[in-house]
Amino acid sequence: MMSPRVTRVALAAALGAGLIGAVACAKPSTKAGPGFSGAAEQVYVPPGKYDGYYAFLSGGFSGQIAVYGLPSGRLFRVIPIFSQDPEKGWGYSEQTRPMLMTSYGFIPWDDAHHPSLSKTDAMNDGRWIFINGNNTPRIARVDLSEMDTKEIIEIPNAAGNHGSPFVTQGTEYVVGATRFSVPTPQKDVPISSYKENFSGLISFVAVDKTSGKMTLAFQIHVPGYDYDLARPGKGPSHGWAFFTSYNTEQATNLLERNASQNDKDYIAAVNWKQAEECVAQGKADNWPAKYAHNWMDEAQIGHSEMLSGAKVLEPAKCPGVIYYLPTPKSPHGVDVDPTGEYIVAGGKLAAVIPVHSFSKLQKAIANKDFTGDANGIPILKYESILAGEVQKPGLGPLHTEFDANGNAYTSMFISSEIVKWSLKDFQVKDRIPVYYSIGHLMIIGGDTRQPEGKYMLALNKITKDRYLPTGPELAQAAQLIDITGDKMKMLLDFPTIGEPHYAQAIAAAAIKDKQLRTYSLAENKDPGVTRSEKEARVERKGKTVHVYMTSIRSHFVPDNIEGVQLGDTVYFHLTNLEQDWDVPHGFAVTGARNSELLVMPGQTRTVTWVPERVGVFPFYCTDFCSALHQEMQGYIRVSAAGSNVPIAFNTPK
Ligand code: RUQ
Ligand code: CUA
Repeated sequence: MMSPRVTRVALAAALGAGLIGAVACAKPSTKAGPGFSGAAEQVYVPPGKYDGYYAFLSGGFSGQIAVYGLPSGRLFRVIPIFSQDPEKGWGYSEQTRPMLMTSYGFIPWDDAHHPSLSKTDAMNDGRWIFINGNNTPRIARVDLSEMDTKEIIEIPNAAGNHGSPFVTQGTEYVVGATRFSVPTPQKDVPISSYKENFSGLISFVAVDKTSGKMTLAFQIHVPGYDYDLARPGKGPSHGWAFFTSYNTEQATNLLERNASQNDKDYIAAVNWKQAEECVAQGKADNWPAKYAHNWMDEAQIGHSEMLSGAKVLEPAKCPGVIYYLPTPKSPHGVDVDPTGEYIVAGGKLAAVIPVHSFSKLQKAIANKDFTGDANGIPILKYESILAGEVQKPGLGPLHTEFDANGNAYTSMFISSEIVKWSLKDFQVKDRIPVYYSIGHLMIIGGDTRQPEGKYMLALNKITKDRYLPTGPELAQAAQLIDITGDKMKMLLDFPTIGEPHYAQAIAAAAIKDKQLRTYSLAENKDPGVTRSEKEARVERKGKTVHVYMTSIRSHFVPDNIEGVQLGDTVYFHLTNLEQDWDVPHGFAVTGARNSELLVMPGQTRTVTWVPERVGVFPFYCTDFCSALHQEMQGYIRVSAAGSNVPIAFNTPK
């Protein structure tokens, strides 16, 4: 087993060589090592028993969220969000394709980073989970009773929506930020004109209290740095939100070196209540902007509308809306403790963990304790706002979460460990090695007013030697850690899907009884619905053929279709007549250029098929639904263009 000490030395050498991303080679580990007694009982969930918690792990470059049980680490579901998912027909069926529309057209993928549970009074309320699309800036909302994506809004004018969505304490807003400053609004300029022409935007997207509907409320125009992560305040700091930045050097190349020159970059402290007032007073400018807003209606049919115009606030026109907090050094994560007083930054290259004080920040603002300004934004004096610094925490601090007892836990990417420290005296209390190169970490309720503080998840980038090797690509990993005692205790490793950045978790009891079991067939409002086998039919409209089809164990109606010709486009509108929990039916037809359909009980889904050959082609159910699932099949006959074979199909007599 690789000792943390060896790791740290090797990694320090790697850091010296400027290779932040490098990790030490490790010897294969064959033993679990000491200290695992009792761990098995703590994570063992016997067959047929439930986990105590749902955990939602982002998939990073998979574009989705994966739902796991804790403490077992069992995978329950992948919720398709930004990426087409052939397993579920997401982004392939006609009803779901509009959800992936953007101002750039249909985009079948994104990089999903930070799940954020909806909150009431700074506690998880179990209604929705939001997540950002990093690449083509978007925010999605997933309904937790269906575990399905209900809404996606594009963030105009921004580029690289990384510091997002991070809900405010009452889910008033989800936030967004420009990671890669760009010409704003976009225009054709030399890259060397970065300082004159490039800038960032910090976005506030309002969330409707009842429906969850998202609306772009306003954006704040900020200097061209890289805005990285975000956290809204809570309790006394409610009404504020904090955004880290790096590259205050405003470099455009070799950022690895050129954006690591300044001793301190900034956390932008945004007073969003002040911004609301300024916007209400008409102080925002109307910028041209084009962005998509996509939603699923009550009938589970996706819609996409293109919206235009954004309210953009210039800080100069709204004094007091934003301040810069100097923070060492290229800060990544920014996290607010349960009391709302402490703002903790993870300076990737910093030798300390700086902790800002919200009350000192207010005093410093009142006293105008500024050291200067950046494009008119006041820069506060570091010493005036500092609550303390954690000395010698380890290497490469990134993210911090909190327990219920006044402790903070910071992930250390380079030294591959989590360090536990006290918010009372900023002293390190414990550290635990993780395998390897941890990014985010998550404590159950760790971003709320009252963390549960029972388990912590380490979300690790690199797993060299931890699992059976699988060629060049190895799974990223989560590690479950018990944080109930003075010493952190490693309990479990489990591999993850894609790259989990942040995660969120909630007690199973809070949402398990809200889970929808079927969609109501009686209330199905899909225009392609077929409510009974008697209504099943095939209709030709010019060169389009609509098949109104039903599925129930174990047959389709109709199951034989003739009269389709080359040059036709066929729409299969499949309604699943089942009203039983856990009985989806699938549908696939030879040569389809999209995916299967996976249709939930009571739901209608439509797939398009353009036949390309003359012949008779089978279709079948893809989900093993009954003993006679294999019999759940049918044929569609395709004739030459202009043939006189009439439309024909069979329904039960
Ligand atoms: S960022 S480490 Cu989106 Cu820290 Cu993942
Ligand atoms: Cu329906 Cu298999």
